[in-house]
Amino acid sequence: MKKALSLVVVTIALLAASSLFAASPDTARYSVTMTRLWTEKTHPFEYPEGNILTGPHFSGFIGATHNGAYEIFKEGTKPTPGLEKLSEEGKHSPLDEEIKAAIAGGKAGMLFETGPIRDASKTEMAEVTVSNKFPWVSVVAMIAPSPDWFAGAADINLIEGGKWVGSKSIDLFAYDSGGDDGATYKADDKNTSPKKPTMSAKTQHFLRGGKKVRVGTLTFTKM
Ligand SMILES: [Ca+2]
Ligand SMILES: [Ca+2]
Repeated sequence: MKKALSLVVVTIALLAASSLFAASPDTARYSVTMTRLWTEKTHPFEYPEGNILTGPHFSGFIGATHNGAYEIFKEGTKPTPGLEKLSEEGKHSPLDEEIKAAIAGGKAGMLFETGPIRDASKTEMAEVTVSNKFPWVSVVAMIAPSPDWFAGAADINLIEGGKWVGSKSIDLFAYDSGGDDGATYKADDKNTSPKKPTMSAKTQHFLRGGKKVRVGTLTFTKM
């Protein structure tokens, strides 16, 4: 009798576990579409001149899936050398090495990268796999030209109500990495030393009527 009861208990436990698993799988795969909404029309103040080949653009995006032990950037925190380089030159290295070190250290799940957006009517795309262990996504791209300004979003959460969301759109806003003191798009290099904390970009370039104007979007679609 006791044996039969424990068998029932075990069976119920297994069923409960499998239905939990079905309701919320460990991993989910998303396609991510990046758009650039930073143009002369949306951000007219001192918008930099140049044609589609040499002019204003977003560098390639670089991002990671991660947990609470890692961040690519955080407002109020000084930039890593990788974030500083990305924000000033659009280069993915050494930020990619920092993300790889976070992966090796069990703080990040994967690294993803895209090409630049030179033509604002075009989009870039990446595929990301999130997991219960690394549920968050952070991503950055340089706003170029600029002293140290980047488009970014941090700690995007794709779990809602205990489930992976089917789709989600996020606005990208401009940040100042704190690595250069230049105050205009085409300012000469003026290295900030010691570094300042990364902050939301609060210059005229990114405001309208005192409000931040988004510079792009990210759209996650579950595959
Ligand atoms: Ca700055
Ligand atoms: Ca610098």
